[in-house]
Amino acid sequence: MTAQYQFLSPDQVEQFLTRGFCVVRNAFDRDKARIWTDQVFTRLGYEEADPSTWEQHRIHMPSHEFAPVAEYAPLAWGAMCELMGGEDRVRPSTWGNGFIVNLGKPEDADTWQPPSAKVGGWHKDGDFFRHFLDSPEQGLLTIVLWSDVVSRGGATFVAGDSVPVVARFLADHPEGVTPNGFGFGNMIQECTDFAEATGEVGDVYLLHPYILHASSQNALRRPRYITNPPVGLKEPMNFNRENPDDFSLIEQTVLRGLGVERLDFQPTAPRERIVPGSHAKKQEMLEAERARLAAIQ
Ligand SMILES: O=C(O)CCC(=O)C(=O)O
Ligand SMILES: [Fe+2]
Repeated sequence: MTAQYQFLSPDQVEQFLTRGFCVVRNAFDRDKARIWTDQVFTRLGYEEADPSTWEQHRIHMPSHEFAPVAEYAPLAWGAMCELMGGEDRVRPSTWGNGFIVNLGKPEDADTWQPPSAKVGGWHKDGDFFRHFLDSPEQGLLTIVLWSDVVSRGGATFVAGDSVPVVARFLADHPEGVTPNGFGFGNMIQECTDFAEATGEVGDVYLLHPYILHASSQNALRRPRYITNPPVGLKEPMNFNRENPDDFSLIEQTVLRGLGVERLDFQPTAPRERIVPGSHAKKQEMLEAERARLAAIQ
């Protein structure tokens, strides 16, 4: 029996189950986005019109401001909750203006590679916890587009058939896996369904937390802004619910990937939070950006 959803269309549900992601288009307004994105170059201390000042080609900015997703982008929030089994299973979540900026390098125009197992950088997100098959720390990966993103323009690359690969690995490792312990370079060799996460300002990609993805070259050097906030679950995923109708879509995607109807998964080691290496650097960047914003007041 197919459950009825208020926010997700049957096509979005089908795509999530088979390819591990779906897209909510136009989830927030371009003018609202501009309030945050207009500040990017001031914060970076680069001249937007002069690429020779773009010291780094890819920057993970810190957040200065936050907004509850449920208020900022209610259609995206509704779809997110439906994927995770209903709002009562989901931790309240915020989005911030800590953009991941892809400015590209001069040589990207001549060397741009389409998404494939041959490009580097494939990974699963979650540098802040020890990973188990049922980990609650990340219920979804969200890719929020804050600029228009076209093909060859620095779009995140996504491997639509990576969920089963990661699911099998995590099922085989009930003791958990550290963020660096996956061997993503081997995993991506098993994948063949590659996509570029293109779209317009306000489009939101909702991806299974296991999805392998990678940053890309930006051949156009049109500044690309995304954020990739995780959203957490209140409880670990449960692959052994009494009533199969109660499995969330993220749980169903894992069960399909493993080719089983249910699974009694039990972690054999404690869950563990990890402080990412990037934490101190983000604090430093935050201070520098605040000073640049203050200087133009
Ligand atoms: O910049 C991108 O397109 C992807 C970034 C990403 O995957 C990450 O920071 O974890
Ligand atoms: Fe990522």
